[in-house]
Amino acid sequence: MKKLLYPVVSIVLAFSAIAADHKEAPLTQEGPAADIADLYAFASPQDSSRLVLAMTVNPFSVPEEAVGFNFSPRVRYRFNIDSDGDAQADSSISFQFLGDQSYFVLLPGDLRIDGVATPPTEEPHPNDTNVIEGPNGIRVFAGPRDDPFFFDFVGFSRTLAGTGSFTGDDSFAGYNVSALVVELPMDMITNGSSVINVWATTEEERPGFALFKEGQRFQVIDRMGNPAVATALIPAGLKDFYNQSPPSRDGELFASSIVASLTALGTSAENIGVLASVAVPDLLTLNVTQPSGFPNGRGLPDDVVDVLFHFIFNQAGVTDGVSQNDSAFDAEFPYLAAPWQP
Ligand SMILES: [Ca+2]
Ligand SMILES: [Ca+2]
Ligand SMILES: [Ca+2]
Ligand SMILES: [Ca+2]
Repeated sequence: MKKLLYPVVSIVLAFSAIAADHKEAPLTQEGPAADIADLYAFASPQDSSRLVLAMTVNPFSVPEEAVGFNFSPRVRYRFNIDSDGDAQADSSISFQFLGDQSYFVLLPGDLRIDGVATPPTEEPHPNDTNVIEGPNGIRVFAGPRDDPFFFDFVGFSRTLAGTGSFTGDDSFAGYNVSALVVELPMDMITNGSSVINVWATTEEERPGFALFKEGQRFQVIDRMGNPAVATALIPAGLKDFYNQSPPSRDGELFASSIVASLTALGTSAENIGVLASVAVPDLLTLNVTQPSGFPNGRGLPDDVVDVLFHFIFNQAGVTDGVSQNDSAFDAEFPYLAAPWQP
């Protein structure tokens, strides 16, 4: 590993909670079921004319407590898709759950698909996956899976604090998440465009919430486009505000904070330019005519931490030493690996 050469204190502050988007803000820490851990968008490994969207919540689900990690019936889980480049959603796919973990998915074209989540279990073997099939070959899944994110967070923190170095151990190994996965024909959401921009939001129903505008039933709790933007580059005091702001206002509201965070990390102007082009606005962009792989969308096996390190640390070859997930991804939908069991 190359030695990290930059001022340490400011970096520790900026990166005190780095993960993809796990537990990054006060509101998301109050309710793990609304805390988006990661967002993925990639061409189906089984059919490149089909798109897979995946969102994970309930970060750091402990297998021993599996049955305690479910989706919230108070939360609306939404994939937002911009197909004309203005950072405003032109279509969306949303999941809503009932108390018994049955759910419905609303898709473009007034399409509704009803399903039942795969329940978590503490048995030696996980439950079979409930894959729900809709028209046009649409498939949806909701339930526990292995967390596909991998990163030596402990090593990173110790490196920055000067008390250790990367060990190559995946700090997310052995933990589960709750995953929402949908596969659908790309032309259902591209509106003829070759480039789409995707972000995920969770919104919680809080009818009596004092800060609500009249008639507004849902409050955005979390949003995510690219990995590590909110966790690493948005100052602590702005994280809830960032999550609740629309990506279309990212340039106006957050570009200066992101540039300041990167400058404090020692990132050069040239590399700040590259990262800002990806992170402002914070949308996961996928050109569907090109192979998927971060930063062109994001696939499950992508080593997003090393891609970000490449630019943050001025292309100096810095790596955390973790290059793959701790569990092999599934060749079949929903593609994320089966959940860890006690
Ligand atoms: Ca989050
Ligand atoms: Ca749009
Ligand atoms: Ca994992
Ligand atoms: Ca890595």
